[in-house]
Amino acid sequence: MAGYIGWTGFGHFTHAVVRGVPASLAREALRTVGGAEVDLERARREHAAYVGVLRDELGLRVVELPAEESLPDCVFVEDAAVVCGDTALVTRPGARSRRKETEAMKAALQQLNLNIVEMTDESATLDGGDVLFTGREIFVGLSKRTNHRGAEILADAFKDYAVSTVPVLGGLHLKSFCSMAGPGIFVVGSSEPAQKAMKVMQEMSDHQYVKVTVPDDLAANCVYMNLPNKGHVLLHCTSEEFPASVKVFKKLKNYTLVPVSNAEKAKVDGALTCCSVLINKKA
Ligand code: M3B
Repeated sequence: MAGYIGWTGFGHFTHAVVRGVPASLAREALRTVGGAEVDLERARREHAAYVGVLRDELGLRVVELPAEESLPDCVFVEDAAVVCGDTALVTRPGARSRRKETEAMKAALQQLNLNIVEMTDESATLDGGDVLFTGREIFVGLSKRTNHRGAEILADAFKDYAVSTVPVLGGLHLKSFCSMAGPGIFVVGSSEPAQKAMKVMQEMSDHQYVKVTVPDDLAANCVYMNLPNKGHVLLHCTSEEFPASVKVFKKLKNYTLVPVSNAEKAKVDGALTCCSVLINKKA
């Protein structure tokens, strides 16, 4: 099957696209909960550390797009594109204020020679934060940001994989409470909406997944990679943020665990997967 990577290639990445943090993030980024103001300098330090991990610690080639002040949420690049194999779907983000984030993303993905598919249908919306690629299939969360038509267009773009939809009942995106922690391994938060969505996904699937539950929903948003010199790598939240969840990650055997702080971006619903688009380019 063309483009099919199976478990063995799951998590192999060579490149990452990231974007700078605009000053407008602090006051204008969309947020589902009010509360503490974002400390811009701290957000920028956290983001620089995240990019440093990808580039210096993990050796990925990082394409860094400049921050755009008119796009307060632009650091959350995951929502603007879904990349699987050599195909990149440029999305149509659910929030109007975020639509133009796709322009710079599209140009970057073209530069990387990916096959670009664009979501031009004006009735479709989709944020990459609602897309969970397991290595075997794709789950799309139907949320405030992603609709059925968006999921349909995604299914057309990635024909090698079965695509199933799952209602997102709590949180902003599907990946606000779950992600992959390895080949065939889900990591999911403890809240009822999180556990319910996970149950739906497991029931719909032909595959047997392992489920790792962590106490905190946001801690379930991790970045898994499988890299030539490092093996299984998991970027996850820090003990300062979610001590009980980190205890669960520490039990994973044969992993390079990389804690990354995300406290400031979390105030505006950003998590670790949100801040990069990961790509595997064969030499
Ligand atoms: C977050 C956008 C925040 C906008 C990412 C995935 C789950 C918790 N203010 N976007 N993709 N959400 O994170």
